[in-house]
Amino acid sequence: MSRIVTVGAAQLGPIAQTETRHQVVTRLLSLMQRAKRHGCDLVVFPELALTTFFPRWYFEKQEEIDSFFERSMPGRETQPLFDLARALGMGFYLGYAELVVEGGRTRRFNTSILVNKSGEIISKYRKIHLPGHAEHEPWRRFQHLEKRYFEVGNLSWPVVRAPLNEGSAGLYGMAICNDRRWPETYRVMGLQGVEMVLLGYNTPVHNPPAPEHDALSNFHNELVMQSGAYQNGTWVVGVAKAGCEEGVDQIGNSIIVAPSGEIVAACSTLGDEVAIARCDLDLCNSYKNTTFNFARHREPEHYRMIVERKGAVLPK
Ligand code: CDV
Repeated sequence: MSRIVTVGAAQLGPIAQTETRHQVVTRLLSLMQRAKRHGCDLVVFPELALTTFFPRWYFEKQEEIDSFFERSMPGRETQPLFDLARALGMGFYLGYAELVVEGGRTRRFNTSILVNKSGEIISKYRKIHLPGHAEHEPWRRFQHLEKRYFEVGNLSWPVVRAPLNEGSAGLYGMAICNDRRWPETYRVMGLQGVEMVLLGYNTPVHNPPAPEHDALSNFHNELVMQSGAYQNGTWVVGVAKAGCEEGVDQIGNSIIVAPSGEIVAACSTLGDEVAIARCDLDLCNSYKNTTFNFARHREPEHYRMIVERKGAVLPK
């Protein structure tokens, strides 16, 4: 038995600040068509895939900030994505900035959704590990104001059972960008049995607080996704918004990682490109049932003992 899902890592090149939603959606539609010609069941787009990466600027006017946000999904401009998904019989993962009125107040999240082959949203995730800073820091060459423009997500890391291929269902999880650097992200989904983690990112090559990391940005990108995949026996599909966007170089290096931790497909440019892999979800079992059989080999009591032991010196 095998459960094959053909996945396209639909990397985007830079999006200019002046690009309209219509222009961006047209690019996404063209990547969906391309992926379908290669037999994809599912395409994965990057984080904040509908606009330029706006947290790189300090904006004072709320209406300027809100122009980057979606008030409904699908909305008028994004509806064609859902229509094409239904017409092609292909699912998609999409990152976008979400503005919602919840609990009587306006809230803003860095969000992603998973849409099935019938064009229906079947899962939503709101980014939890928001990087960067909340105040304007003029010493930086560019800002990273996610902590100013977004709230921390309130949906944990959902894992949804969905039939995105022709055969039986798989277990799909979602994460966004900086989440991929944190082992907890994968483990929370691993504990729910996840078989494929979908994630998009915008990663500048230059890290202003730690420029000594710049030369390692692709290495770290691969390191975290490969280890997250292996340690949880899951596929990981990581997709970039790449290239020089409004003067800021962003890494590409979109990859599809097998539960073995091996990279099985990768983008080779910094532009709009689809990297494709036929992913057998049953490959996860080989890891989930042996080395990473959580029921047999995890020792949660011991992890707790170490943290709770009286007198233990814990880092602040
Ligand atoms: N958009 C991001 O979350 N970017 C972070 C950068 C700031 C380090 C990342 O982890 O790629």
